[in-house]
Amino acid sequence: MSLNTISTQPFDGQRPGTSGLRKKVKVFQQPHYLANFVQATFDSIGDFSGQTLVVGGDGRYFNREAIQIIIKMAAANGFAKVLVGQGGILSTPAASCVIRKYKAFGGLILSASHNPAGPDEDFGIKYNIGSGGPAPEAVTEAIFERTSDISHYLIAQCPDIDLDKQGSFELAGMQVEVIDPVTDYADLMQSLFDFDAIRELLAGEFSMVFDAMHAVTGPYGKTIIEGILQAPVGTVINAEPKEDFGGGHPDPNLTYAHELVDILYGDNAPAFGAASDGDGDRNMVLGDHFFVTPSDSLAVMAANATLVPGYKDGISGVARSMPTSAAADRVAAALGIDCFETPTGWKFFGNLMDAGRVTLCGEESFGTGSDHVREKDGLWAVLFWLNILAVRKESVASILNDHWQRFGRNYYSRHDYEGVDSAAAEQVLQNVRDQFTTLPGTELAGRLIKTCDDFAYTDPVDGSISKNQGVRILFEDGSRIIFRLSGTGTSGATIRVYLESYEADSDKHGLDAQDALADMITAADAISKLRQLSGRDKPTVIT
Ligand code: G16
Repeated sequence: MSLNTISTQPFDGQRPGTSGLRKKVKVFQQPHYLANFVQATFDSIGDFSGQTLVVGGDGRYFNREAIQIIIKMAAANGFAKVLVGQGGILSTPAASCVIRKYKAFGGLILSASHNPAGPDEDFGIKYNIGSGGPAPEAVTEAIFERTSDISHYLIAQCPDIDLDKQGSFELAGMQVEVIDPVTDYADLMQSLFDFDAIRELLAGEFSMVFDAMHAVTGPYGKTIIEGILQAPVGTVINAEPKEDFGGGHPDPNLTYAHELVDILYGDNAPAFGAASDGDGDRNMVLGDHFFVTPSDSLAVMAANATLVPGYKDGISGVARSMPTSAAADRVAAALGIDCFETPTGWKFFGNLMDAGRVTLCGEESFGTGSDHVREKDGLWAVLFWLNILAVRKESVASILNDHWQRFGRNYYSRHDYEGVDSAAAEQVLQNVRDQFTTLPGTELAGRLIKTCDDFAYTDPVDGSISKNQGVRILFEDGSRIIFRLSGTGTSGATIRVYLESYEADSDKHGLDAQDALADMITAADAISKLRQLSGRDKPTVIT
C-alpha cells in the first residue's frame, strides 16, 4: 500500500456557501475536484495527526464514491481513525452527535440538503469542527483561499472499504470504524425526551405520519418512531433512502412535501404530521388541517420547553436568523431571557451555544435545534413536538391559538423566486438599496417606514463581523420586508422575499397569512421591481 502525492490545479468557485460547497454532481465528478476541496480543508483546519474524523452523508448519488476518496485522503494526511456510518449514511444532526460524543477532531458531511439528487442533480460537502457545528466563516474562507492555490493532494492507494459491514478495519495504517448510523443519535434523543409519555400518546387515539421523503431520516424514523416508540408500522412513509430521493425534492415545505400535506388536509387526517429533508436537519410540522410556520414552531418550543425533560430547568436564551419572524423574541421577553438575531446559516449559532448564551435556535427555512448538537435537527424537533403534545393533550391548532392569544401573532411568509438570472437578482436588491435614504419616514402598505439597511452582524462572542446579510425595510409597527439572495442554490439565483406583520388583536388571528400580508406583498414588488426584473409573475415557492 502506498501513499501518493497527486499533482492538481485549482478549480474556480470552490467557495463554501451558506452551508458548504454545493454543486452539480457532474462538477464534483471531474477528476480531482472533490479531492482538491478535501485537501484544502485538511490544509486549513490545524494539526489533526493522531485524531479522529467523522464521515457520512445523506446517501445521495455519489455519496459512496466520495466517501472512499475521503477515507483514503484522511489516511494519507495523518488521521488516526475515521468513523463512518454504515452504507455511508449519517444524517447531518447524527454526524454532529457522533463528532461530539467521540470527541472527534471534526467531520466531513456529504449532502446538498434538500436539493434533488441523482447523476444530473446536486452534491455537496461541508466541514464541521470538533464542537459538531459547521465550520465558522474564518475556516470556510481559509479553505476557499487554499483551493485557489492548491498544487497537490495526498491519497492512499489501496482497495475500497466495505461500507456495508459494521466493524473496525485497517486502511493504510489508519483505523476505519463502520458504525450503525442511528444508535448514538437514538440514545441522545432518549436522554432528552419523555419516551414513555410519547409511547403512551401514540398508543391511544392519537395518530401521526412522518414523511422521510426517500431521504436519510428513513432509518432514523423507523428505529425511533416505529421501533422504540412503538408507533404502528407505516407511520413513517417514504422510509427507504434512495440515491435519487425517489426523484423527489426532499424539502419539507408546503410545496415539496405535498404527499404529507395532502394527508394532513384530507379526510380523516391524523392529529400530527411531520417531514424532514434530504439530510435530516430540517423539519415541517403540521396538525390536522393546520400548518405551523417554522418561526412559530420555534416560539412554541421556547414557550413550552420546561415540559420537556431535557429542558425542564429552562432555556438560557433563544437565537433566530434575521429573516425568521420575531415570534420567538416575544417569548424570550416574557421569559426574561436573551434573544439573538443572527445572519442566515446555522454556523452563526455555534458560538452562542458554545458560550452557553442560547439553548434553542431556529430559522424560517424549516430549521430548529438546540445545544444537544450543533446542527439543526429535524427528528429532534418532531420529538420535541410529540413531547409537548403528550403533556398538553391538546391539538396542534389549539396550542397555536393559545400561543397567539398570549403573545400575539406574527403573520409571516417567504416568497422564493428560483432560477432567476443572477444580474437581475442583484438588481432587485440594488433597487431597494437605492431608496435607503428616501424611504424612512414615508408610508408603504399603510405602514410608516422606520429604517432601511443591509443587515450586518457582530458576533457577541468572538467579535467577528458579517456584512451584507439581507436588505431590510423595517416599519414602525414591527412589520418587515426583507430581500435576500439564497446562498444554497446551484443554478442561477434565488431571490427570497420575507414578509412579516404583527397582529396583537386575537380577533384578527384567524386570517390566511397570504391575505394578512397581501398589501406588503404588493408593496415589496412595487419597491423592488421584482416581477418585472425576474420575468416571473409569481413566486416559485411560497412558505
Ligand atoms: C442551509 C443553512 C440554513 C439556511 C438554509 C437556507 O440549510 O444551514 O442555515 O437557513 O440553508 O439558506 P439560503 O436562504 O441561503 O438558501 P440546509 O438545510 O440547506 O443545510
